[in-house]
Amino acid sequence: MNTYLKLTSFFISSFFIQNAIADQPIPLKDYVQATSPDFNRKVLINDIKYPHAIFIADQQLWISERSGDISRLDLKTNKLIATFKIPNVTFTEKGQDGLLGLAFDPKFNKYNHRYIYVSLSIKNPNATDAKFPNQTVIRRYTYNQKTNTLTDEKTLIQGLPSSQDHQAQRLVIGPDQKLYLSIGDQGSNQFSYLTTPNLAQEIPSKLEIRAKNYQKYAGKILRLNLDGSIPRDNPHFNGVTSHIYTVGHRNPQGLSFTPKGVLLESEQGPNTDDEINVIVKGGNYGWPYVAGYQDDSGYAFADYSKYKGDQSALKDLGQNGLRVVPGVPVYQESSWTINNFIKPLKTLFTVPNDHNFNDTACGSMQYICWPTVAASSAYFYRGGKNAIPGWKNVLLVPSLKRGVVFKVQLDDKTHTVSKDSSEVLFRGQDRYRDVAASVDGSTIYVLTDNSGNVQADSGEGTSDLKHPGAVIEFKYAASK
Ligand SMILES: [Ca+2]
Ligand SMILES: [Ca+2]
Repeated sequence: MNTYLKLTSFFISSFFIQNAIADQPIPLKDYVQATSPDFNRKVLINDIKYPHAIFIADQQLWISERSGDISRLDLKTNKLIATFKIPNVTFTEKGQDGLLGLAFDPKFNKYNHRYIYVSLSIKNPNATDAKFPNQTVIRRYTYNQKTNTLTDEKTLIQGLPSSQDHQAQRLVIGPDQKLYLSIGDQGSNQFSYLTTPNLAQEIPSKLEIRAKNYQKYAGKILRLNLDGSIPRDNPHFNGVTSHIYTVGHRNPQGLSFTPKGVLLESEQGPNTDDEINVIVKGGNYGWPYVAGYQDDSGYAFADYSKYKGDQSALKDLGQNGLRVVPGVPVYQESSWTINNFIKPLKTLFTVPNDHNFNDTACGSMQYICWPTVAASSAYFYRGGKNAIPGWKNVLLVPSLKRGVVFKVQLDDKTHTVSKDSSEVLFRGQDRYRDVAASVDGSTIYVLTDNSGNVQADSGEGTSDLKHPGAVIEFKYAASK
C-alpha cells in the first residue's frame, strides 16, 4: 500500500509573514514568498492512498487512512511496519467518511493501558432515509505490542450521524479522562445535501436521548466517558443533559488540548470565516446563523431547506448567502439572538459584503480563491528538549487549499491571539491534511492528501499535487 521512498534532503525556506490586519485574507504573494531558511524538508514516505491523520505514540508515527488502514513509521529507520485494518469501515472514494477519529489512551506507553479509540462510519441496518445509509460509531481496541495486533473490539456508542460530507470527527482525550469528538454538520445546506435542514443548532429532547436517537448531534462537539456513557457534569441544553458539550459547529476538523487543559479547535467556514476557537463547556459557536464574528460581514445564512419552490432545481449561487435565488429565506447574523454565543479567537478570513467571490485568478476553480484556507486539523506545539526557539503557545493549523501550515500565536493563557499572528510555514503545492511534532520538538511532520485541488504559486487552482499521500518531515535546521 505504502511505498517507502527516501528523497534527498533539501533545504527550504520557511515563511515568516505577518498579516498586517488580523483576520483579513493574506495576499498570494505572501504565501509564495520565502524569507528565512530555518527548516530542512524531507519526504519520508508517499503514495498513502486515503491519508487522514498522524500521531506520535510508542516512538512511532502512526498513520491512519479513511479506508480503515493504520500503519506505523519507525522514525529511526523511516521504515513502515505492520499494518492494522479496522474491520467493517464504509467509506466513499471522494467523500469525507470512513475511519476518521483516532485517539490513544493517555497512558498508552505504559504496558497496562494500551487502549486505542477510533471513530468511523459503518452501515446502519436501521437507516430509514436512503440519503443517510450509514452511522458513525466509536470503538475501543487494545493494542498488543507482542503480537502486533488490535484486539478486544468494544463499541462504545453507535447511531451517531454519518454522511459523505462534513464529518469532522477529530477524537481526543482530555486531561479529565473524557473523550471529545467533533461532529460536522453533515454538509447540510450545500451540494448534494442543499435542501437537507441544518441541525447544528438543534437540541435533542430527553425522549430522543433516552431512545439513543443521536441524529441531532450533527454540528456539535461531544464529551463522553471512556466507556461511551454521558458524563454527569456535561452541560444542559434546553434542560437536557446529553453527550453534547458545545453546539453550532460547521466542520470542526481540528481539536487539540494545551498542557493547561484548554481545548482549542479549528473549523472550516463556508466561502469565508474558517475559525480558531477556544471550546468552552455549554458554548454556542453560531453556525449556521453566524460565520466567524457576529458582524453581518461577508456572510448571511440562506436556509435552502425552507425554499417553497421546486427544491430539485434549486441552486446555491456561490455568494455566501449574500445573493440567493428569490424565495430562499436569508437571515442576517445580527438577527440571531442567543446568550451563550462564543466568538472565534481568530478567523481565516473575514471580508466585507462587497467581496468578489468570482475571482478569475483561480481559473475554473473559483472556490480556491475564496477567503478560506480549509483548516484540516489543529495541533498545539508542546516543545521538548530540542524545542524550536521562540515557539511557545503555538497552535499549528494545516491548510488543504493553500499548501501551508498556519502558525497561530496565542497568549500565555491561550485566550487571545496576537494581532499579527498569521505566520505561514512550509509552503508547497500540496494539500496539508494533518500535522504532528516529534517528542523532542525539533521536527514537524506533515501528512498530505493523495488527490484534490490546491492553489499553485501562479494563483490558479490545480490538481497537480507535488507530493501526494506523503509524510513530509520539516526539521528545524539548528537542531541536533
Ligand atoms: Ca463559529
Ligand atoms: Ca460573520
